[in-house]
Amino acid sequence: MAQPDRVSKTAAPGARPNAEVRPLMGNEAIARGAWEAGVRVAAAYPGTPSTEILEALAGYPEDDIYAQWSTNEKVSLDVAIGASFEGVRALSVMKHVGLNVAADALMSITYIGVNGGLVIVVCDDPGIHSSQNEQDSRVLARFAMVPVLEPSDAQEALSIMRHAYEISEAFDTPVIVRSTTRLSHTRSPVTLGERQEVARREFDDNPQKNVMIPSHARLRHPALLEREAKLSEYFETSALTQLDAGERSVGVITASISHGYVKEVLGSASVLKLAGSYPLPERKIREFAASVERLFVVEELEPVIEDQLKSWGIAVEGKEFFPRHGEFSPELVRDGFVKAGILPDAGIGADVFRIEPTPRPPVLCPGCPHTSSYLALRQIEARVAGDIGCYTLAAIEPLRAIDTCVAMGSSIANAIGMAKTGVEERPVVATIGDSTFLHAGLPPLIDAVYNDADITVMLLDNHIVAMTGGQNHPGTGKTLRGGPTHRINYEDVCRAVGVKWVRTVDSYDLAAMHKALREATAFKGVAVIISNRECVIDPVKVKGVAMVVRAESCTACQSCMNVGCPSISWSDEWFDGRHKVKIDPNTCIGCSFCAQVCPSDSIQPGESL
Ligand SMILES: Cc1ncc(C[n+]2csc(CCOP(=O)(O)OP(=O)(O)O)c2C)c(N)n1
Repeated sequence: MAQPDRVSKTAAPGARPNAEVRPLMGNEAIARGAWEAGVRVAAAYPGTPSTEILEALAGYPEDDIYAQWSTNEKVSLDVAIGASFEGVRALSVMKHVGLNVAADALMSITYIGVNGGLVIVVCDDPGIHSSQNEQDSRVLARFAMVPVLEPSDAQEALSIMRHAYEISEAFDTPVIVRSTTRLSHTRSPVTLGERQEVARREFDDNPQKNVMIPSHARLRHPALLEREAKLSEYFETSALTQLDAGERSVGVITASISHGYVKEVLGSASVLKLAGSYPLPERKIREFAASVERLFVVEELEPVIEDQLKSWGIAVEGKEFFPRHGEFSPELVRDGFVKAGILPDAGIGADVFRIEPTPRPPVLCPGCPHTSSYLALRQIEARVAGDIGCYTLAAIEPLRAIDTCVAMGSSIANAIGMAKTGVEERPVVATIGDSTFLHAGLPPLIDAVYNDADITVMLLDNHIVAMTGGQNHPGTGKTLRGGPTHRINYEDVCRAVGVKWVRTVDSYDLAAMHKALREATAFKGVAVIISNRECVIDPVKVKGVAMVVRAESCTACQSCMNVGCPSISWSDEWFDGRHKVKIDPNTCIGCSFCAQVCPSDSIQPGESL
């Protein structure tokens, strides 16, 4: 068994004597649950708030579990599906928007079912802490007719993984375990169990089930409907459906982390905690509804459970008091019950704890190599289709060089569309990070060459997936576990698909970047600039000699401020009615962007002064 790195000796309430208890984040508990459930193959594409699950799984012995970063979420799901075909338990992990990418495979595997248990962990982001939207994956899961389990805390996140594999194999279905940012990133004591060794099932040599051609798929759709009915029956009596009988006046149906909020603010109510939102145990819910005077559903985001109850004619209240957008909290749930007349309005008193964090605008890090691309783009006044990654921050002041950003990998195809209108007078440029390029940027690049689009692509290669905390990918030359592997050569890839103009530029060389951009945009057809410099934070923190401002020659022109570097700020000295500037030596990494744009040569490396 893998040894814990940080073991707490304090047992959680109700733990067996000497049971091992560890303070785990929800994501670590999910990983542990997968390992305990005997998972043999796991694959994921990183995405907040899901990333730590695979990182944690990589800490378990290789003999127990094979774990990999995939190039995108669909690939990750297809890898897990392949392992399931081979009869072992398999896992695919992604953030909510990743499920959109994987949806094509999902819609077929739900028809096929499983051989070895197959679980897809999807982490939603209510409140949009770090995403491009707030979609509720439960809607997509129901659309795919895949059962959804929604753990309410880290302990349950662990145990629900074991249930998920049992359900998957017993009902011949993939299972979605849905987490949210709050659960994924909250740490609490978790009692651990042993790993279960699960025997491999023989490959099921059954094309009628495994090969989705129309004549086979037609037979599988009714099987899905039958499965839905059986699952619904299972949840009627499953230990995952928990009735907490309290006062009759108020009944609450809930699941996931919302359950904790309900218990905190309305401890005396009757609560029916569901395993998840699909399929629902109708009889149990009807019984519960009949046993209480007023019935509420408390669920974050969409009224998935509430709408089903309403379609059955059950009188229920919910979204008129608990919003369809944003993240829930005990305070928000309390407010909802106040509005519903269930709780007295306590005002902002001693028992109501409200935290209003000070907003801090996001900026690129000091020395971020993406900076030069955007400084150059501003100069040529390009029309810029952006993409998703750290570099999306160039959309805001002072760089303000990105015009659009849609979804991962959209930039290049967006640029094709812009250029093909024939109405855009500016040079059309797509900017895309290395991981995003490998995720979904290659097909549109091929499209651009195929359709002879007149666009420039700036491939921002910082050698890592920086946005999600520094994960490896096929361009880093390292696997999830850090082992050596083939490293993609972007120039070769671009040339292989037919790009005729390709140049790699040192991201820290502003003049070279400007020159390359001018030439690339003058070229008729697809041109690719690879901006090449490692991230300053991951995998190691880069720290060179800090730059220093020679106050005596600084003319307070503010040119360096356009770099958008958080290490540069105004000093107390003035010139011609404007602030001079200073540089924080602790955060400056010495990239020299500011020195390169300083017209009076007042910024120099500290050691040269
Ligand atoms: C479909 C989807 N999957 C995952 C993510 C999470 N995510 C946002 S940006 C990004 C990749 C960023 O890496 P890269 O393109 O190399 O740019 P960097 O952040 O390193 O500058 C990821 C994985 C997402 N937003 N959407």
